Amino acid sequence: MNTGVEDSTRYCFIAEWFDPQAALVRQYQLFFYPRDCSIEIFDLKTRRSFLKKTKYDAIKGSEYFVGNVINVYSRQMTLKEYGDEFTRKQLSTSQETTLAIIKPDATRFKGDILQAMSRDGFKVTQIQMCHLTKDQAGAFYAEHKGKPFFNNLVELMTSGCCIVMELMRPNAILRWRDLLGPTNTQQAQASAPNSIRARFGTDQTKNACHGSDSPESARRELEFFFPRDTSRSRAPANTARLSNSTLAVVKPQAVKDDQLAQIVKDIDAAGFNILALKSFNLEKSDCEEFLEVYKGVVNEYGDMVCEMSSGTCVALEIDAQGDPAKFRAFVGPADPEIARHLRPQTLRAKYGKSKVQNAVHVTDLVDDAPLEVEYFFRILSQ
Ligand code: 3AN
Repeated sequence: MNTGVEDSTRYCFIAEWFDPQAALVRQYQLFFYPRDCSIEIFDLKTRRSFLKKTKYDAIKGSEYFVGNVINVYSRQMTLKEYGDEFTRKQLSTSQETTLAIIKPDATRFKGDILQAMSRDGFKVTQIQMCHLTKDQAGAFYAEHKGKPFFNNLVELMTSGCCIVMELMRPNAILRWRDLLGPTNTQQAQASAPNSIRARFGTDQTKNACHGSDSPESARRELEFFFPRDTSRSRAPANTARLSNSTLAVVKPQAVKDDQLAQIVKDIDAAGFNILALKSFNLEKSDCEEFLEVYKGVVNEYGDMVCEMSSGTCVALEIDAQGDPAKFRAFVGPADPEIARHLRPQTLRAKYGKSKVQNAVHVTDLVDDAPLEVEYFFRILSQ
């Protein structure tokens, strides 16, 4: 979000919160004042104040964008729309979104590609691994139907998994096209040697990544993979195998701190195979259910629930190669302080901040692995 804001700047969003007691979705007008990070909330139905203007720096300015889920005093609110023209005008270019795809020829470089995105100031706001069918690839590239390279392109796009992402930053559409470089890899290597296609592409078709070429394409392509109305969605499914696998979840704090790229890089470098990957915004009740085995056992249970529901997390299905304990050991002891002493090369030693914000959740008990993988990749994905 623009930091050079004027003192009086006030952004307005329409926010929704599912009230479990009344079992209904409530709508609010949420104001955010960047000057002192305060918020104010009105109930749209009762037209009454819901939260008086209060300083609330648990949520950073950069977290106020349409589509995001924020946690206000343990209430998970979704920012559905801009609430006024001023906010729309100010934020729609500074928080522009575009669609990126890591094509099957480049998924082995996913960690490096995610890192290049993050270094260029892109935020990954949604992500999913999927394996396109012929029909889906054909529909996505419908504008190229009839061109000589169309069949090759569909063949490439269906030859393995892709990773699709919604990226956000000021002028995201143009900036991502810039970072991609020219369509033809050889041309990219000649004219833009640091571009993604120069670094990770092979030829004219196998050129590592896709990027939307205009605001209209971005809207259409984002809707194709990340539809707003998921109830009638025909978007490509996730790639979970749901057998002989274990679960890792990159927790919200680590996602906010931009550690996803590095964690994925480390997992790949250690030789573990990521079978599925998908971002989620968990409701508090989902987290309570998912973490129930820790209730009454671990003192931090309540804080763990709050952390897991405090923003976007990214779930990974990892090939257990017959022994889920191996991946568990690679993630390391739950307390990062202990991990740094005993197992400094583990993910939690490297990226954890505290016992609650320990960067990665991993299935603890071997017997729970199928249940945890299913919880994210089947139950929550339905
Ligand atoms: P870009 O992805 O750079 O916007 P488009 O939209 O013209 O390029 O083409 C979509 C995809 O089709 C490209 N990314 C590339 O994989 C493939 N493609 C485009 N032009 C050619 C070509 N002349 N020969 C082979 N493949 C091509």
